[in-house]
Amino acid sequence: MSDYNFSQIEKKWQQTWAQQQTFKTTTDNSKPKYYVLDMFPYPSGAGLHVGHPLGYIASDIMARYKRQRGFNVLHPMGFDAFGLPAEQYAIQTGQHPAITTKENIARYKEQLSSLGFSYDWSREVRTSDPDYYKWTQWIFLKLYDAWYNQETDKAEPIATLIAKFEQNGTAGVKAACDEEERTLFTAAEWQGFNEKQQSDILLQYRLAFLSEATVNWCPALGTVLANDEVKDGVSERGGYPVERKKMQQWSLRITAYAERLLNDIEALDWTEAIKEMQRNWIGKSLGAELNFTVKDSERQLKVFTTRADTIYGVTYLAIAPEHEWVPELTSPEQRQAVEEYVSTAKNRSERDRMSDVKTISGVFTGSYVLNPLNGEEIPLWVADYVLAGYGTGVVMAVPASDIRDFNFAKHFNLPIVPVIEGSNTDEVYEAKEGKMINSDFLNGMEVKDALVAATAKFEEMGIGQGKVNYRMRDAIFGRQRYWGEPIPIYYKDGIPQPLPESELPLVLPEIDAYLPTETGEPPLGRAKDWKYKGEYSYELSTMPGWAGSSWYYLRYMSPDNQEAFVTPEDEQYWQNVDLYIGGSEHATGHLLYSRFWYKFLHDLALVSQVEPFQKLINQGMIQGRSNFVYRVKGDKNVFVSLNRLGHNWTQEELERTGFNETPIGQYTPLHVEVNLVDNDILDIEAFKKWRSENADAEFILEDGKYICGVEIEKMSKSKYNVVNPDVLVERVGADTLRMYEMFLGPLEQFKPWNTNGIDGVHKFLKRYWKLFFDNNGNFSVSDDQPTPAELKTLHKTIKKVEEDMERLSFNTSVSTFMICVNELTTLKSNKRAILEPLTVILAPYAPHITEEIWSLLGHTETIAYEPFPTWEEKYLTESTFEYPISVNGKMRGKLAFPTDKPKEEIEKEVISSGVIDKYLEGKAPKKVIVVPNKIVNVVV
Ligand code: ANZ
Repeated sequence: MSDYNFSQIEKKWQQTWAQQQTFKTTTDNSKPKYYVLDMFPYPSGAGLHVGHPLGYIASDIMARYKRQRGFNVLHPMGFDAFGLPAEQYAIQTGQHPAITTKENIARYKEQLSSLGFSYDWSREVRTSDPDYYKWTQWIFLKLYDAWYNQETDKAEPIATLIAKFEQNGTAGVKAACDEEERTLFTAAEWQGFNEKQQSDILLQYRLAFLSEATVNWCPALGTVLANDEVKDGVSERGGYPVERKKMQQWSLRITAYAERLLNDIEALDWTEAIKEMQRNWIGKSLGAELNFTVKDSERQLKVFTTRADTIYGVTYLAIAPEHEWVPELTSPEQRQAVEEYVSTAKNRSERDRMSDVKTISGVFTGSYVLNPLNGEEIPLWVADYVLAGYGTGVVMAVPASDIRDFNFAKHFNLPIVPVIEGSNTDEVYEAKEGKMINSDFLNGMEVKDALVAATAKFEEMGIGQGKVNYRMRDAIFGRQRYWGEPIPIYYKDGIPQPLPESELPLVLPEIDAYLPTETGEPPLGRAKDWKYKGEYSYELSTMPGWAGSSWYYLRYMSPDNQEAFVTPEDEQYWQNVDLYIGGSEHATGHLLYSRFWYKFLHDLALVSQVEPFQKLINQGMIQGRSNFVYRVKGDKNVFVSLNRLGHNWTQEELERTGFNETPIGQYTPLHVEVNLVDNDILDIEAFKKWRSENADAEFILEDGKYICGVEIEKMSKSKYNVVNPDVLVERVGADTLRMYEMFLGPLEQFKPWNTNGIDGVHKFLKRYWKLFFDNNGNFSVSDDQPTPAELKTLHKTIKKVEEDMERLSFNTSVSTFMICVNELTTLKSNKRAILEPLTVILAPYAPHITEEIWSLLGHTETIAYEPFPTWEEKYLTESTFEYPISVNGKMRGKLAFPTDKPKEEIEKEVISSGVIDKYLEGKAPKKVIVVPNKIVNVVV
């Protein structure tokens, strides 16, 4: 029993916890709650690699710590189970994505369980489960049935808007809506509209709405993609080309919540970096909209500007290629050039258009507009640096103070008129302060004042008004894919109708192939006899991946309830997530959508808090540590060890490999499977077997070994640097892996995986284990009183670990445990009074070994709910000092005395101790010098 048999111990306790439902949680009003949540994973086919559990380990340690602190801890896990990879696999193999998903989940659960996580699995959710997505659809119906009242600043049922229309038409209605489309009408007109007209108008106000939207269309994937799924003009997954296309689309009116999403960021305990990313994404911008009349026309072009004060410097107007007025504003002479330009510009993604300063492009439309202040004629250009979806899609260009306008003007030889003192027409001068010039009524004013004065003047003249813009767009919600939640809408005479709640869930129908139909309808178009009441067609697009993940944290509170997505009782108890841990790649997408849904549910009084995730931590990524072998170029199969690359070979080596001279510099580095490498030394035999072409390989070694090169890269299969947790759990155990991952460095840091140090952590756990066993291997713990030194070690450890837990500094706790066990080993401590509390504080990090020790110590209950010990100041200060005793300058022994013991007493005790008798030879010492807390010198 004396060996640390981690494998047996870990399996035993994982089974026991599962059988006894040790981590099952209930709503328990007698205890304070603590909700610690991981961002739930998408179960990919590849399983978990060592990078994935990093955040899960941290949250599990926290969950276990909080239980010891007396909290009722909600620590659930589930799966974000709808998504593209399973569907792509289905397209390739014909296997139903539900089967793939189920298999992948089973593997994930097995891997997660082997790491000893204390999840309450009875609360597991899967977004693809009809019992779950019934509620996702239910929330969608609520969004469909709501509008945003800007007067009350919250969402309300659409019925209150209809009542307003019936009474006063649009008069006095302040609502978030599609302003471009918005029409004004009286109550009488409203009554006169037919059903279709009324439905179309209401869609302009609903929070879930159907509209014509410009989308990222990926023909190869047959679907619309979100902006964050498109990188450099191609799909993030698969790298297929993406075009911009106008389509009828379901969207969610997240922009209605822009201001609240922005303001409420302040009170969150998130890193400043993530907060800033959200602020930028929302992109609030204060400015003005100004009207420019088109020459010889009734049309007015509206521009959005943040610099109304620069109006006298406007030398051209630029309009987005997609702007619907482009054709009619184009003169016959310019038509061909404009049409050609528009068709190429359209397909460049926004990101390209904004960032690419090198390719300045644009075409003159042949039309002019008039400066509203002085009537000057200004040419109108089409330019793709103007985005159709931002502001009004038209820019008043001021080359003297805007860099993009400047570059454009230089390129096309357009005039540059300075409006701020000191500006320069050769080099752009992005003036944000200075005195105004060339500006009639603004002359001499500071920019700040001029901005206010200009906007006021425009409002007074009726040519413009102050305007707040947000960069954020409404979120496109429909996907032309199979593996997602069906949108619970059917169509009657072309008018969308919500499915009655009693009909939910609207279950995903079976289809014969996971592809669009011949006529280009989404895959759901293939479903046979899939009609509401056998008659009305359902909406054929499905929800995006982020639908199910926007509210899953609420479902964990009432996972099985059939009456509500979360019950008021559970919601009031669990409130919101106290600690949320996940990757920073979700900084804007998931975290904004979830905040939006939460605020919406809050408006309906279905949830009680203002924000869903109070504290957020982004764990850093674990990068791969790739190993390389160096193959000599050419057809000979010779590999050279790292430190021999620049050196000549021996005669023997040349002969063995058949070379006449050393091929210095002619090597190709090749990734080698990291599992064939230990401490950068290649297992040559395993390498030969790895691939048939290596079987006859020759090696140029150093000290008889082949040393591999190293590089830090993303962990990925193609780089052969994936380290699988299962292999490590088998080799050193889950407790070692947990502690090692924490030991790698601060949680938030990006850090390379390096298996080389894992043995050190494993040895530490063995040493901890040994503290409980005597030399004969018997479990042996003494009930003696601990010494001050032992108490000091214990109490400083408790103190440090507690402080670390409060600031989520897990790596420093691991070092503290190591120091503690080293000290106790030196002190040969086996006192229960020391080792029991140590075991309790170590339990969150290494739950299996500590549970085993706990039961060996005679406890019959789990250690999981054992109170975290308190440290005491009085033990922390070193109260004794171990004096070296030297005789005539030579160290002859050691004696410990309290640090405040008077010199005379120490002198007496040293003489009577017997330590120096041998050297006194019966005589009295000539002199005893006591240097307090340093040394005792005896002169004989
Ligand atoms: C004149 C001007 C002069 C501008 C100046 C800036 C500096 P933010 O802060 O991002 O809101 N703009 C407006 N709509 C645009 C669109 N659809 N595509 C590209 N650019 C657009 O930026 C607002 C400024 O960006 C606006 O103010 C406008 O240029 C430009 F010295 O107007 B400005």
